[in-house]
Amino acid sequence: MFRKILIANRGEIAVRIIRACRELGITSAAIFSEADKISLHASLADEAYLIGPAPSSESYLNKDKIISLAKEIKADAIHPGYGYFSENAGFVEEVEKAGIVFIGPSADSVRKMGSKTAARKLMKQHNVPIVPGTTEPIKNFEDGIKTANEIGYPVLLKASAGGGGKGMRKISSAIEFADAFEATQREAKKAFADDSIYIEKFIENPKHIEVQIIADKHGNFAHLFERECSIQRRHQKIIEEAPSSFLDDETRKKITSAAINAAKACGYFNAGTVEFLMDREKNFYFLEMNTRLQVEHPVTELITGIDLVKEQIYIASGRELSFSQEEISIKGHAIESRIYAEDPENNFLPAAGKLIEFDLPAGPGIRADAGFSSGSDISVYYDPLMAKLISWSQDRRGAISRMIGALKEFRISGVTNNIPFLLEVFENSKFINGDFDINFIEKEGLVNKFQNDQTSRNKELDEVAAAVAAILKQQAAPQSITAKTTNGLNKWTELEYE
Ligand code: MV4
Repeated sequence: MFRKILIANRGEIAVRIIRACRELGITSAAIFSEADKISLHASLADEAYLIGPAPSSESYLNKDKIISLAKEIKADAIHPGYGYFSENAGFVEEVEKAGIVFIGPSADSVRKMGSKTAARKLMKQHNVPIVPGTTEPIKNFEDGIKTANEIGYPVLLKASAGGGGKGMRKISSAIEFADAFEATQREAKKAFADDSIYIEKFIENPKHIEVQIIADKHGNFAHLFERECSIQRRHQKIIEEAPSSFLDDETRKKITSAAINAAKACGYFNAGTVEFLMDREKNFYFLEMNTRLQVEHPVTELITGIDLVKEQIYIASGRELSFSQEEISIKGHAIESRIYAEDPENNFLPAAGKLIEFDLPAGPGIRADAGFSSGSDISVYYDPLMAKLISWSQDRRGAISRMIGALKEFRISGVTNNIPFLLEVFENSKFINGDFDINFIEKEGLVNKFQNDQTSRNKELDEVAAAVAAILKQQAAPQSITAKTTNGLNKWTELEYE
C-alpha cells in the first residue's frame, strides 16, 4: 500500500480524499494556492505545500511544479480528484514517467474517451448503443449537410474534443446548417485547439442517466448501478440521486451491462462513469465516459455501502476489487444537493466573500461533504461548489424529506448561496413525482419564478421599510423639538432622523 498520497486538488473533494487516506493510514499531502492559505483541505491534511499564486493556471494547474513536489516529498501516488488534471492523458503519462502512481485509469483509456468521435466508434464496435450520427469528424460543409439531411433534423453539431456541453449547437433545418457549421468549427478550435466536429440526432427532452463502473488492474469489472442527474441548469448539475426511479429492473440490467461493455472496450481500470441519454420509451444512448471520480459519487456510496475513494486507492495500488458484482445491491435511496456560492436572485452570478457562519446540518441519513468552514474565504478564482448535502432513506420520499430538513438547518451567512432555489425544486410536485428530464428547471420556469418571487418579496420588504422609516421620522420629529432637559439644553438636537 502507498505511504503517502499527494492530492492535486482543493475544496470538498480534497477533504474527501484526505479522509480516505486517514482511514487507510496513508499520509495525505495537500497543495494549496496563496488564496487557500487558510483552507480546510490544507489544514486537515498531514502535510500541506504552497504551490503558487491564486490563479489555477499558476497553482492547481501547474503540472511541472506538482510533479516535482510529489517527487521531492516522496509521494507514492497522486489523486487528481475531479476537474484540473483528472482527465488529462499527458499528465497521467508524466506522473508515471516520474515513477509515481496516478490514482485513476491509464493514459490510454483517458485519451480514448477524450475524443468523442473515437469513443463513439469504439462503443459502436462493442455494441454499446450510441446516438444516431457520425463516428468520424465531418470533412467539410457538403459532407456535413448531406449527413444532417440523412439523419433528419433537428441535429446537434458537437466538437469532437468537447464534452460537458461545451461546443454544441442545435440545428433545426438545412438553412440553419450553413451558418452553424463554421461557427461551431470556429468555437471548437478556440476552446479545444481542435476544430473537428461531428453530428448527432437531437434527442428531445431526454433524461440524463449515468452508470458508475469500477474495475481493477486484474480484469475484474463491476457496476455500482445508476445515478439520475437530469436536474441541471446550463450544464451545471444541481441535484443527483440514486437509484433512478424511472428505471425498471430490465432497463437497469441493460444499461449497466452496456456501461460494463464501455469500460471493457477501453481497457478501463479504477472508477469511471458512463453517461447516457434516455428517452421516454427508455431507449438509451451512450453520450460520453468520464474517466474520473465524479462530484456526485456519494449517492452511489450511500446506496451500495462502498467507499469509492478507498476503492480507487486500493485499485491503484494493485489490489483486486474488494467485492464482486453479486455481493452488491441497491439499499434505499440517496439524493445529493450541490450548495453553490451563487446568487439565484441575480442570474446565478458567482458569489464570493468570507463565510461568517457555515454550520453544516446533521442527523439521521444526512451526510455533508464540505470544503469550507466558518471563516473560510470563498474566492472568485475557483469553482463555486461550497458543499454537497447528501440524504439517505429507505425510499425516495424519505430522502427528499430529510433533504428539505437539512437544507433548512444549514446556516450560511456571508456568502449568497442557492439553498432557497434548491428548496423550490424539492417542493415541486413534478420533481416529487419523478416527472422530469434535463429541461425541468426551464420548463417549470423555476429560475423566473424564483426571481419573481424574490422581486415581489423585495417589493414587500421595501414597503415595510418605507413604513417603518415614516413612523421613525414622525416619532423623531417631535422629540427633536420637545425633548429638552430641565436645564434648558436641548440634548436631542444632535440626533438626526433623516
Ligand atoms: C445531447 C442532447 C440531446 N441530443 N445529444 C450536453 C452535455 C453533453 N455531455 C451532451 N449534452 C447533450 N447532448 C443529443 N444527441 C442534450 C444534451 C444536453 C444535456 C445532456 C445531459 C445533461 C444535461 C444536458 C443539458 C442540455 C443538453
